[in-house]
Amino acid sequence: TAARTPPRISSTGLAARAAVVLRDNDTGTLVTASPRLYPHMWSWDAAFIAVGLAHLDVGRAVAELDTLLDAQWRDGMIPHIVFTGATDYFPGPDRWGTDAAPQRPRHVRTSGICQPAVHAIAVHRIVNVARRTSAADAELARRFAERAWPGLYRWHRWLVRHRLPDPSGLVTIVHGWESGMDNSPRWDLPYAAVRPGPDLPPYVRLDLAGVGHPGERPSDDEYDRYLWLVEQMRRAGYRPDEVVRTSDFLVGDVFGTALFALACDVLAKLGDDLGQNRAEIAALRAWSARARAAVAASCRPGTGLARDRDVRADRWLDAETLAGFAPLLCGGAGTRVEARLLDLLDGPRWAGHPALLAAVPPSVSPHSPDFDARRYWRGPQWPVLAWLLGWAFERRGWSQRAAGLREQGLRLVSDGSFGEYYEPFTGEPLGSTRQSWTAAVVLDWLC
Ligand code: 9YW
Repeated sequence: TAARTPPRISSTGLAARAAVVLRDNDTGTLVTASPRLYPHMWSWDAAFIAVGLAHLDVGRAVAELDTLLDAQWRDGMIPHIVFTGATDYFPGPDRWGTDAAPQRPRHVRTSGICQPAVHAIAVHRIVNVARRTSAADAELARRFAERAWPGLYRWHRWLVRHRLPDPSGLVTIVHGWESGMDNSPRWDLPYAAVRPGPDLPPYVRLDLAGVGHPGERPSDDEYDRYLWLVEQMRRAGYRPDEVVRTSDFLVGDVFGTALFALACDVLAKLGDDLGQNRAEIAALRAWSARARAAVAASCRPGTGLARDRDVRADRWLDAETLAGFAPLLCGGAGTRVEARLLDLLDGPRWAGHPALLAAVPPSVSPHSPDFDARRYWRGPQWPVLAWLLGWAFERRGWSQRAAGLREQGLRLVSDGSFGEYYEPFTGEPLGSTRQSWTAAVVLDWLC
């Protein structure tokens, strides 16, 4: 495919199209992650989608997060999928089998795992957007933040109670899906140790019909492992500590840990502003400090890139992925390490690679042997990650860097198809088009 020559659509045109994508994917109570491939609500997608919705209608943004929080499990977990009635996604609620878990929500069906804790970040952003739109919107957002706060606190507490089993202090995941970066090379080694049993119930993949070519999605081998882990959790009855004890896959997720640190800070600050319980606010600050220290301690000598930790095999994982820049999001690694990471990020192994169409860091370095320009989390650029990096950099006071990511992110999506991810050298949209979170971050960049 020949490289395209962006930009093709005006900013106003692009924002209008993004609004249409969110409207078209809206079922009334939730915006599905994409029209065909993902006809349900995903936890971290919902957070970004709500940020985009805030630019169109603060009430609708708040309703989106209300829908998600309404599906919170009684022990505090926010599930990674809230199912609509759609039947064309696999694994659906029957395969997850969470109906047997006593702590599940009663009125809605969900998956039995979680995703990165970015929700407080979304609430914070919505509150700020609403302050700019009108006094009534500001009040609406404030009241929402007040009622959402205890649930978000319980969600963070769930992670601390059940997902810090490793001395590294990294927030631990029991499935690659929990990282949001399903088939990233980050998880290759831990997945290699997952051996699906002969009693893995048969299944038919439905995801391949939703994309142009199977090479844009995980492989069948990977899917067998994904489903085997679901089987293990189902058999553990989704009891959180039993899942951690029995899962073949148990990994400290350094990127998720950095996001958790940020989200705890943001939630603590919101708690101060809203006059929430002081002991709980103090707990959030302590969790944040601990998570930040864990991210810093994972940094590899030399490059400074942060590392995930395979808890089962008791070893650090060295894949060269965007997650390595986690310390730049949450801070705490010290100025020397940060300077090294920033140089690396700007340089030819990453955003400064001369052949990139837009200077947005790809999910995996093009110089890494694991790089695959078209396959999902193994190389393509993800607009939502550019937004997340930009948001974190702005917060750290690096406004110019944030502006650069916004400009290059917009260049990436300038064809107006709202791809799920993009081929870094040609700018071809891959995976789903009309992907909600892509439209949402475009709205936030433009409004
Ligand atoms: C799947 C919805 C989700 C994202 C994940 C992404 C993908 C679902 O889509 O997972 O079936 O592959 O990896 O981060 O939340 O957009």
